[in-house]
Amino acid sequence: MKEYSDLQRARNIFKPILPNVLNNAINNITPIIRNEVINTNLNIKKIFPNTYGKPNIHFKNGVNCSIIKKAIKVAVIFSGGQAPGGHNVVAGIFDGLKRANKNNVLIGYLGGASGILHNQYKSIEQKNLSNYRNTGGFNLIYSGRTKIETIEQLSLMKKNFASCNIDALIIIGGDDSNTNAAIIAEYFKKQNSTTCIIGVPKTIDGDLQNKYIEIPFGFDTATKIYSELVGNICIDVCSSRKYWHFIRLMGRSASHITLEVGLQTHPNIILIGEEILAKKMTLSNIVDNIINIIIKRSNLNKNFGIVLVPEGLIEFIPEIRELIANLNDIIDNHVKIIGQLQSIEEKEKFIYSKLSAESYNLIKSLPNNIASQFILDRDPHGNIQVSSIETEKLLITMIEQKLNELSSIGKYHGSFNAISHFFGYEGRCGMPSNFDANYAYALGYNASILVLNGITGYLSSVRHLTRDPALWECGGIPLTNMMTIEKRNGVDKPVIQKTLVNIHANPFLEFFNNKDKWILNEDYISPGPIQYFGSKNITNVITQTLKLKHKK
Ligand code: FBP
Repeated sequence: MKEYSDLQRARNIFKPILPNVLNNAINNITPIIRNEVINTNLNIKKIFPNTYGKPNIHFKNGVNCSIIKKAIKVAVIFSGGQAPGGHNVVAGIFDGLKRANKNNVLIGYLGGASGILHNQYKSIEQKNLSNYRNTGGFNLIYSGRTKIETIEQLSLMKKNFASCNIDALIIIGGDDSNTNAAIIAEYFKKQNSTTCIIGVPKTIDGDLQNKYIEIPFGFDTATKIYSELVGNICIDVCSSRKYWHFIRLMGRSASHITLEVGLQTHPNIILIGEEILAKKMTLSNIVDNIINIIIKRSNLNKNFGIVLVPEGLIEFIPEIRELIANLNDIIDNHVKIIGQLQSIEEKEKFIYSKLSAESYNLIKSLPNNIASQFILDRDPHGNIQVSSIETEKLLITMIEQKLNELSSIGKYHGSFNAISHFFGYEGRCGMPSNFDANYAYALGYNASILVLNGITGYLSSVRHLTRDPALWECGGIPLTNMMTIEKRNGVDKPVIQKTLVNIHANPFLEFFNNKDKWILNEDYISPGPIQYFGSKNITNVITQTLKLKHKK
């Protein structure tokens, strides 16, 4: 039999706080339709003729006439990277459905959308769900990155849904997965099917936020876990006073995680990709800036410090962005020839011979092991796997080289001992904080109400997150309301855009206004581990990002 820790057991029986509007008897929720400004992008209207132009929905207490009375069967999938709180979304859906009608059924397709195509699923029951309540991970039904986009996939999905009598699908995912939810919803509508499709906003990266989504679930817990680790290193460095720690933090593109962890811990240097892009900084500008700080601190007898590096940093450096685009083009256009070349050296030689002069000089200036990462690691679409490039090690190598040069001409007298870290997977499946446990549960419960009302093509929306959870507002936002057209691999595609760090908004400005102080001093904060039980002022702390976003 599987063993559980005492804390896991205590968390399993923790009851998330349900917003009042959802907590009232299920038949007393009325969808209030508010005609807020809808998306005026006519291309979106053209692509989504059946789901475009729908109003935003806000739930209010009242008498609900539209709720479906007959028993329904709902399916759920996890899509993309893990985020703490996923199991609570499922628990929220389950509890909402069962409270409306105990004969309602919930199933989970296994491994994301590919489970739908292969008709692999499991029935979700109170028994198999109870040990997963308030736990991290997506291990109840696993996740995957498959999208259902082609006509063949869509019609196979429809066939599989018909064979299982599925009335609704809830997709728990990030920007791409919710874009996919919009495409699927449009397809079912066009086919005159009554199957409802609802999205739930998830990602530790925090980049699925816009005027309707304050933050996706998972960001709160993941950043608290990384902050605990970074805070511990801050105290270690203060005690030993002999290392520079270069810490890369997850976040495929946007630097929200790095910014949040920086605001929670106050390290000496926080690199924010979006600032680097705005200032059009080159790789050597970044290295020089860090070296200046290392020398300044060394002159104060401080041969130690902490640098935070966002995972997506290199894509914000214009010359590297160009190198990546150049490499992707070459590899795309010569897949067959490259595939036939046996050794890495042959592949490199062939690819390098096709690079522009600037890109060639740049890749040749990189340490060999890092240069190879640009060529070898590809994602399932054949593009460079930017997230696996060890930027923190690249920076350390380049800094070491320059400091040696400076030292040889008597311009640097300190000692530079660097240690690299990558914190990513450590935070994605952590036990959800109270915020994420409550938020994810509310998102799931709310999704069940949308489905019970026969609503399709909407995102489950829970807002006013700085308030007490009981006062959170709930409803739905049409997915098409958040969409725009973006060029992806040269083709115009409808997408829900990722939101990058806004360098004019409060969270970034808070860092910017303090950064000089943090560079030279040890204003470090070690926030400690997430607190699940105890006084509210330590169990219900929200992220700086959310707090500062709401600050006028
Ligand atoms: P999502 O956008 O799917 O939520 O993924 C988040 C993330 O954790 C990124 O931060 C990271 O770059 C990526 O997933 C890693 O992906 P994988 O799990 O496939 O290694």
